[in-house]
Amino acid sequence: MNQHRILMTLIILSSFWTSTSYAEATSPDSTRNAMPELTIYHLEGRRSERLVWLMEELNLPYNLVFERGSLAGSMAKIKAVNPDMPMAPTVTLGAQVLVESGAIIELLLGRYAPNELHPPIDSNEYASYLMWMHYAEGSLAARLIADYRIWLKEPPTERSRLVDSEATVQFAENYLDKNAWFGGEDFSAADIMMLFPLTLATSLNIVDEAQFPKIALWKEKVVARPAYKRMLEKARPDGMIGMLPKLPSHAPAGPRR
Ligand SMILES: N[C@@H](CCC(=O)N[C@@H](CS)C(=O)NCC(=O)O)C(=O)O
Repeated sequence: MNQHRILMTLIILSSFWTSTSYAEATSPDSTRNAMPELTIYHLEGRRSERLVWLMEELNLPYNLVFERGSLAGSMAKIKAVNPDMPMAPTVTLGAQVLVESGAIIELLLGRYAPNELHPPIDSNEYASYLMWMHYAEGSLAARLIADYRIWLKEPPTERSRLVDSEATVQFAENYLDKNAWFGGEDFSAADIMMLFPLTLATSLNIVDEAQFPKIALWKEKVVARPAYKRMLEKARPDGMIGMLPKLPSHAPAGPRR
C-alpha cells in the first residue's frame, strides 16, 4: 500500500514537472529568436513611437536615435541613413534599412517574438488583428491626412461621397463597441498601430471627439500601460513638439451623400 502511494506521488510529481517545463518551453523568452541590432531613427511624437513602444512591451533591446527638441535635427539623422525615403520610423536591422511601421512590427514579431502581441494565428481574432494592423495606415491615416490637407486650405461644407475621416473612425468605434482591444480580447500590436491615427483624428479636429466614446475609453487604457509610459519617457521626454495646426472645423455631422 505504501509502495503504491509512493508510486502515485512520483507519477503526480513527474507530471507536474513535465507541465512546468512545457509552460517554460512555451513562455515568450524560449520561443524568441536572436535579433540583430535594431536602431530606431525617431521623430518625437510621430509614428516611430510605435516601434519604441513595441520594444518596451517586448522588453527587447534597441538603440534610439533623435535630436531632442528638434524635428529638423532628427530628420537630418534620418536622411543620413535613408536619403531615398526619409520617413519616421526608419530603422536599421543589422545592415538593412527599413521603413513602414506596420511591416517592421510584423517582421519583428514574426521573426523574433512569434507568440507575442497577437491572437492565435488560426483564430477569427487574428484576422481582425491583421485587418486593423493594415487599416491603421492603409485606410485610416491615409484618409485622415487627405481630409486634413484639403480642409486646412478650404473648410468643408458637406461630407464627401467617398469614405471620409468620420466613416473610417466610426468603423473603429463600432469594433470597440463589441471588443476590448483591436486584437479582440487582449492588447496586441494592432493597438500600437491604431493609437497614432486615432490620436491625430481628434487632436487635429479632423473628427469630433465627442462622437467616439469607445475610442476615448480605449485610449485611456492604452496610455496607462507601463510600456507606453516608458516609451513616453524615452521618446517624448519634453511632451509633444512641432504640433500641426488644429483644423478650425471638420465636415458637418450627418449622413454622407
Ligand atoms: N506609413 C508610414 C508613414 C511614415 C510617415 O509618414 N512618417 C512621418 C512622421 S509621422 C514622416 O516621416 N513624415 C515626413 C514627411 O512626410 O516628410 C509608416 O507607418 O511608417
